[in-house]
Amino acid sequence: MMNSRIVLALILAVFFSSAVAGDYNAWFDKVDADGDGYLSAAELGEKKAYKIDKMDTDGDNLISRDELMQYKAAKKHKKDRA
Ligand SMILES: [Ca+2]
Ligand SMILES: [Ca+2]
Repeated sequence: MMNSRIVLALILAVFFSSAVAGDYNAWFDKVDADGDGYLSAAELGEKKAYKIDKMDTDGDNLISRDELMQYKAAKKHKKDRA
């Protein structure tokens, strides 16, 4: 009984956190045309290439999934405080 409760709690925790990140993950997968796990300027296209400057924290001119999540989290944090 105890074990199934813990498992259920874990499943719910994973479900809710992935629901929040899910939209960004889906967007990332869509934009990452070559599937290497990074978004290049070419993949983002001319109109969105400027976002690399904003999100690229390690300076490799590519946006990793982590960099996208960090950017979105920071942006949300800012919005919540305002
Ligand atoms: Ca890519
Ligand atoms: Ca980067």
